[in-house]
Amino acid sequence: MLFRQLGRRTTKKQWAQVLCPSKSMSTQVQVNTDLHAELAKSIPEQQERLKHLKTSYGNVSLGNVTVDMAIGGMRGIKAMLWDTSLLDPEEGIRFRGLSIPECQKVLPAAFEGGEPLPEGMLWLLVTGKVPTKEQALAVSKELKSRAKIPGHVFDAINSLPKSAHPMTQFTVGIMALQVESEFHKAYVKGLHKSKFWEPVYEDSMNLIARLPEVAAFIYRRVYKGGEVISADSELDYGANFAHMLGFKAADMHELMRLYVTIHSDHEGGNVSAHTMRLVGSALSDPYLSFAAAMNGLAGPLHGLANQEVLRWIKHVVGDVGAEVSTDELKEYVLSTLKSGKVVPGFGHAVLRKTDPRYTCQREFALKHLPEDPLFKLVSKLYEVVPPILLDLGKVKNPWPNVDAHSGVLLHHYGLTEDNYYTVLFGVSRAIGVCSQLIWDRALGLPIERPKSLTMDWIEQYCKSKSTK
Ligand code: HAX
Repeated sequence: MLFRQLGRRTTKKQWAQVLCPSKSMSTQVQVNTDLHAELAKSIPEQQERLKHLKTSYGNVSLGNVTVDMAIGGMRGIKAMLWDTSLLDPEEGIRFRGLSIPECQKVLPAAFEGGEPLPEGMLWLLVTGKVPTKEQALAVSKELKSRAKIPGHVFDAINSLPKSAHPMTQFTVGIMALQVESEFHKAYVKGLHKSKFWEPVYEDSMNLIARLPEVAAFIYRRVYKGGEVISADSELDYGANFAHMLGFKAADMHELMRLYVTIHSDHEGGNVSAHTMRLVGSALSDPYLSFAAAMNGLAGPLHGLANQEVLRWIKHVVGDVGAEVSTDELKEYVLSTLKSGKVVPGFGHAVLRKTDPRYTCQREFALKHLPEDPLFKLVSKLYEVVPPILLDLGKVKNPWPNVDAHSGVLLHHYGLTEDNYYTVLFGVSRAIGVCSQLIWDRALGLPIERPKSLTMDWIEQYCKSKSTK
């Protein structure tokens, strides 16, 4: 069997820790650095927890569903289990209970005081525990060992015109990787459903390991004449990704670590995460599910907003200059709204305050590029846009979201090709949605199938209610 069983690769020490954690804790100085073993250890416990939830609280109502909710994009309906992260409207995202500033404090970094390593975030999301640096580096090593990409993936991408949107090329690359799906092979052989999580773990880790090179290949193909840069085995996940894109500056490596960490997960209801869950619930393998998720991320109201923001900012600079006055900027925002467009990078379906992913990127900018003219423009937009959106009287959240800031940071370090930005988001998103997909299969979550209604049905139902 290609996918690993707990017993195959684990050392005696790790077995001891899995079978008798308290005993091994006292005798063992080394921490377990095997993510698979750590995950395997916690699955029975979480399965029991879910069983208890079902039997003890299965009938408890989580809230009402109104007609507004049903016709308004299911906003606010609490109808999904998603353990890796939770989004509070006021406070923002918590990854396994940790806010972004807390993650920056406790997750291992490449150096003292540096930004978190995405490998540490992956460990946190999969296991629910903060990793040691040793554990994060073990994940780094494991991902490197899985990063080999079959040649047909590059052929598939090369068969597209270079003018194809990078997200289209990315999705085609992911679909080409699917040929190697361990889940697909195991399912065809007749794997018992209690073991589904094993090949889903294999596929997820392989996918996460391979995405940076696929993404970098697309970048180099479209914008740098096809001159590919090989991976550097000395570098961690985020730094190596920046390196393969062609960026050597240490600050850009730090930015990429932060970028990949904070874009990884945003609870389960956003378009990309929910698509991953939905498609995966049909037992489509992680590649099929993730390709679908990426097609959702490519929409301008979701992940493509990062591209739209920078494009919009470039228009502002082109039309009125970077030193634009506050009044001119107000006029510009109003003219965007008058033309029937949204102001990209502002608003959110759940958040009702400034996105902490925006705030931490702002802090990065204040530390590394305070004098950058585009950063100054983004800061000015922070003052100008919210009152205008509030005046419209219909926008529920006038504050900036994650996409309002990422583009100017990338632009500062020379990644100026805004068409490409959503691919970076996609590489990061894999870490969150794959972590949850592993748990979907470990917990045996069922196929998704909410109930839909016709307008006739809703009208008749509401009339019958009002006459009672
Ligand atoms: N500019 C102009 N109008 C906006 C707006 C904005 N930034 N944000 C919301 N509105 C409008 C909506 O279009 C809607 O108008 P209609 O009733 O005429 O259709 C009204 O205000 C109410 O919308 P809402 O309830 O406040 O927001 P939604 O939950 O419907 O939508 C969106 C949330 C993020 C899609 C929305 O705020 C938006 O379009 N923002 C700009 C695009 C953007 O930045 N998207 C990225 C979001 C974060 C993300 O997913 N990143 O990947």
